[in-house]
Amino acid sequence: MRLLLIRPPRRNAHDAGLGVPPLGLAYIAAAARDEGHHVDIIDAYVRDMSWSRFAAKVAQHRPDAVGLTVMTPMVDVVARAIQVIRPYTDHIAIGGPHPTAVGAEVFDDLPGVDAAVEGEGETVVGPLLAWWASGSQGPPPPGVRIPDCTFVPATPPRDLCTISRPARDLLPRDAYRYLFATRRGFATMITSRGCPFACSFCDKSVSGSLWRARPAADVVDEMAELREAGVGFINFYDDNFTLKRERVIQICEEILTRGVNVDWKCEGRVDSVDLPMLQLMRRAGCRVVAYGVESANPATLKLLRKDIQVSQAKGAFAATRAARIRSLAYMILGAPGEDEAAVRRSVAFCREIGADYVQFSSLVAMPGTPLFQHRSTSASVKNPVDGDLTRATLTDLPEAQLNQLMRQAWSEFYLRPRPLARLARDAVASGSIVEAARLSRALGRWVART
Ligand code: B12
Ligand code: SF4
Repeated sequence: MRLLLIRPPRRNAHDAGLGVPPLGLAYIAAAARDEGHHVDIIDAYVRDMSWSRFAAKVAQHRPDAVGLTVMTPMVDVVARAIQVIRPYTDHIAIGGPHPTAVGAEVFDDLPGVDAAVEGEGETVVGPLLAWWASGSQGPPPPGVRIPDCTFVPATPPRDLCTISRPARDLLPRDAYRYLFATRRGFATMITSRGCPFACSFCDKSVSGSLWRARPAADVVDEMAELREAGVGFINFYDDNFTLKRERVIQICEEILTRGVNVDWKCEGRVDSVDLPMLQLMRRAGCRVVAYGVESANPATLKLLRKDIQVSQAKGAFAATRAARIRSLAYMILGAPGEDEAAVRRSVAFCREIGADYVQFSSLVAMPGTPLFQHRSTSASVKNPVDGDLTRATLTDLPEAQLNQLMRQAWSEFYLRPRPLARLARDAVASGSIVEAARLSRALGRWVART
């Protein structure tokens, strides 16, 4: 079959979202190719394609089947893309966190969809295409939901080495950028899937709680292949890269032994790093670690079921700085129970611990998260990088007040000489000048709305 995988265009010209590769689609493409299908990917988002040009591209392809990935904040954009695609193909499938989290409801959200793949899709896409090719005889394969039919889940792969490398050759590799990268040539990788923690705001419906990891040698093989292809900076998007200290050490030692010269960033938990490990990571090319600090208020950390202490954040940021690695703090402002003073405490905390970058968000109950059942709210609080139309926010603060505090938090942190100079240097080093300009415009427009 001719399968076309699609990331739709930006919602509008003001969307300042990052040009990160659609790694899930690249994994699906590789799995479908392994089964003998012809696969193409259109990343209309990173290509800055207009909606009319996107429609012309799809018409030109005339695929047998189309696949799209859906995160909850993107439902409206995917719905628009489906309307565009529908006349040109007989089969439309979706996958990703949203269909996995909402189950059968997805056909109400996205009426033109024929099939929704739930969970990890590499072992499901081949059987789905085969089922369609044979005229959809009998029930759909495990992992595939169709309207009005009993759903049978697929078993996710235990051994991640059985999964083919993502088909990055189908992506416009040179178009991807990461604002905080320290070198040019950008790629993303996943070295483990799943996370055993139970944070109440986190949607783990795709990869689940069972942590599965690739061996160090396999991880470094992929890094070396990317380096060979001109990549200078890799962003590890594992849910929890630093979960097992021993494995982090093995990866770093393997990088050093083999002399793989690439810079990288990972996501870590503040309770699973220490100075010797961070120093080794730095020697092996780690330049940025992003931590879910979330809050400086113990009651909020408890509500978020984050299972960390405020003091651990202080320790992790001090050790990260001592290891000469930059730090990024993800923060949640205005969670239920927080008043203005509590919000200000979290904002001040980021300066206190010396975070190099921060990302302030409000508390959103996404489908698939434990918080979703408590989503009685009419507040919408956004930050300057949110492209979506609304952000249903859980808070006890008045919407206008939290919006105001959010604006102050972003502008007080970034509109200072040091962070601005750092961002400008990073934009040059990573070749992200266009992206930085787009983000600055979004930040300026957003701050000016006060
Ligand atoms: C990288 C990333 C991003 C990138 C963008 C990713 C991109 N270009 O697609 C950036 C940084 C921009 C981002 C932003 C946000 N993100 Co994000 N992000 C991730 C992250 C860390 C990794 C994604 C990834 O590459 N996974 C690896 C691949 C292999 O998995 P996958 O994409 O799920 O794909 C598999 C399956 O889903 C399925 N599949 C997926 N698509 C398809 C399509 C077909 C046809 C088929 C058959 C199968 C299939 O098969 C794939 C292979 O197994 C995930 C967490 C995670 N570990 O997945 C969160 C995650 C996807 N993000 C999430 C959220 C909440 C956000 C934000 C709202 C955060 C915020 N506070 O602003 C924003 C939303 C941006 C927006 N407006 O759209 C949630 C989504 C929850 C939900 N219900 O939608 C996640 C799951 C985090 C979490 N645990 O809660 N994100
Ligand atoms: S937020 Fe991080 S630590 Fe918490 S459950 Fe999600 S992936 Fe795991």
